Amino acid sequence: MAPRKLAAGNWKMNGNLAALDEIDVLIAAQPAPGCDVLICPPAVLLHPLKARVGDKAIALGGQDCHAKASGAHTGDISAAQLKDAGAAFVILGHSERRADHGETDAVVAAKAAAAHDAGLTAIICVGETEAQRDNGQTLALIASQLDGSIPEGATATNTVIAYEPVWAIGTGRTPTNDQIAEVHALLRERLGGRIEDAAQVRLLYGGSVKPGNAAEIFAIANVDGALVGGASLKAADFGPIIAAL
Ligand code: G2H
Repeated sequence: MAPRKLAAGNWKMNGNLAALDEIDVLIAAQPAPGCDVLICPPAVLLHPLKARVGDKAIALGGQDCHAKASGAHTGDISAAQLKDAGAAFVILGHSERRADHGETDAVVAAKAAAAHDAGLTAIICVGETEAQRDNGQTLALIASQLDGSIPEGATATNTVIAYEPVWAIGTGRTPTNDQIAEVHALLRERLGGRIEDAAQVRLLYGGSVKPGNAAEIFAIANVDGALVGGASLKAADFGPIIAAL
């Protein structure tokens, strides 16, 4: 059986309390059976968003967590704190965190282990830069990132992988269908060596997913959904993407 489809919205450092009105529209438009919807707002909005969503079928997630469970780490948030605020998922190793905060594969793996310990599902991001693609390094780079970023104990339940080419993020550019299929096939095959139920791991594509290209991307082999940035901020955009799952 194929994994359940997932449309995950990554609000990044956007949104405020007023933006939560968008959620009411999404709550009214329930996803199809077999499909899940996730919103990852800035951490300060998790708790009020949880109150807004209630027991409706929209999951919440954080955008990062610390590798430690607690302690003297000013400005950081633990996985358990995300869970306490209503999160079930956490995005880890997004290229913006790898670039802005120097996060290595080892750091991402440690954070993912902490997320698992707290009962969160880790969405682990991998992706090549444009220079790496131009130099023919994409598959080797993705394999290396995947190997280094997945902790021991990863399963199809506690781990989701998002392929996000850095050059496609927020640019309006996307890889060809064949390029996406090639990377997702690699991810599926490589996970087989690490995770017993690798066929059930959800593999998301991320990078300039819009209402106009979502259905085509979701039809690609081994694509089980999307991690959506800019187009997740407005229900008028995210709604059609959810409907395309
Ligand atoms: C990639 C994506 C969300 P966008 O970062 O993770 O952003 O859809 O805006 O390219």
